[in-house]
Amino acid sequence: QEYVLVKMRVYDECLVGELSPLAGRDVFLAAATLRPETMYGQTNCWALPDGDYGAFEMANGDVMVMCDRAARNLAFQEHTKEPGVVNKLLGFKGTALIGCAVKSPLAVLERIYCLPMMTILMNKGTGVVTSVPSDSPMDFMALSDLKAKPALREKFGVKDEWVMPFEVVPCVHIPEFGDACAPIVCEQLKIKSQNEKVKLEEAKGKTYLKGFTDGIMLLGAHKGEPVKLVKQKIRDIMIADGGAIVYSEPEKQVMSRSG
Ligand code: ZZB
Repeated sequence: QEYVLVKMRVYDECLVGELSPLAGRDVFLAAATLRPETMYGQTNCWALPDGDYGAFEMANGDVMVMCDRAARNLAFQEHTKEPGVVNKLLGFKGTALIGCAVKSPLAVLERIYCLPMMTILMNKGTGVVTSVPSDSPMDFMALSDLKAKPALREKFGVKDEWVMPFEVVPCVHIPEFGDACAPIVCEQLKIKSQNEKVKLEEAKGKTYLKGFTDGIMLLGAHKGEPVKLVKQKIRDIMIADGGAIVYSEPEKQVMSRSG
């Protein structure tokens, strides 16, 4: 499986507390995505509060935050000083990332926050996930839950200002669903929360394929053009600007439960 790793730059003032050993470094949360064309619509990113994460030094001196397994994979993909050797600067739980403000490539919003998501799989991607509630039903429901449930925000120490101001940013038009497919499909399927796994899988199925086959860009350098023709070009723009790298994952690892 080949992902695009989006480098979300952590604002300096967030390198405090548990993250203070990283102060002064160029630190990025690394999110694995299959939908680079939706990056305009990012409203936040996600970490698993109980998940194990680390900060890893890359060949160019950048520090990237992800799970150990992803860092090990990257070390074999020419991103570390020595092939196969991981340089872990710091380890911490996902809770340390909650409330981190980041500047993410292509995102219309200048400053978005890392929030808790319970359904993140640590055996897939990096364990850091970017959130596009306009086009991802899971992201839409997880953000809606945080907005609707003060107790949930309180449980994870999430401040209102990290969540409440953020509305869906439409970035891909799909004739069947309009300018933001995820809220529409969640409504159609009467999905009430992020815990409705079965319905959310159905919603994902409905939106994933249509986004590619029928989607038209609403924002960015390729506004007005079909997703299927420009997806790769948008990926390449991010990579050329240093905002993303390619990350491959062996198929077997994705299947294993061990992480
Ligand atoms: C932005 C985005 C926009 C995504 C969208 C999806 C959608 P797949 O096909 O199951 O491999 N993701 C990445 N890593 C994880 C993880 N460890 N745990 C949970 N979710 C993860 O799914 C890949 C997608 O799942 C990635 O692409 C990422 O979210 C998320 F509009 O990034 B995506 C209908 C989906 N739309």
